[in-house]
Amino acid sequence: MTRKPQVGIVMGSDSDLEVMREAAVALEGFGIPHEVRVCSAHRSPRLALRYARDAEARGLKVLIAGAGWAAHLAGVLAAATTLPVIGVPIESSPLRGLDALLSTAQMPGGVPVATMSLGRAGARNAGVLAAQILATADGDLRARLRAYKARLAAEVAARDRRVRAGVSPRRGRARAKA
Ligand code: RP5
Repeated sequence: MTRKPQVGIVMGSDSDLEVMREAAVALEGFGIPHEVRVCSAHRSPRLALRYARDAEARGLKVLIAGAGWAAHLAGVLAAATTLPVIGVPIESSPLRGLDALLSTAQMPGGVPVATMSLGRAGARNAGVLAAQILATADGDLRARLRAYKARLAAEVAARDRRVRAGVSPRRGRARAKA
C-alpha cells in the first residue's frame, strides 16, 4: 500500500525538476512520502490556487515550491493555504536567480514563505526543513534527523582529518610543502 503524501513538491516548470529533485531525495532519505507536481503561478494560476486550497484536505502537511524568474509560485500557494510553504528560488533566468530569490523572499507581512538558498542546496534544505517541521509531531522522525545531523558532523570530522593529513579532496595527496 502506498502511503499518502505528507509533502507536496510543486514547481513552476518541468525545467526546474533537475534542481527540485534534491528536495525529493532528502525526503526519501527520511522516509517521508511526498508527491511532485508542476503548476505555474503565471501560466496556470487556477491550477496553482486549487492545489493550495485542496492540499490540507488531501492530507499534505507542508508545501515546497520551486520557481525561477519572477517566482510567485510559493507566495501564491501561501496566500491560499495555512500549511507552511517553503520556497526554493531557481537560477533559470538571465539574472541567475536573483530575481527568483527576491520574488520568493520578499513577501508582504502576514503571508510567510520560508525561503531557502538558490539552487541544489536550497532544494535539499527545503526537504530537510519539511522533515524538521513534520518531526515536531513525530518522535521517530526526530531520531532520524538527529542521526542525519550526526552524519553531517562525522563527514566534517573526516574532511578535517584528510586536510590535516595533507590530502586535498581534488588532487589527492598535496605536496608536503608549498
Ligand atoms: C518559471 O519560469 C519556472 O519556474 C522556470 O524556472 C522558468 C522557466 O520555465 P520554462 O520556460 O523552462 O518552462 O515559471
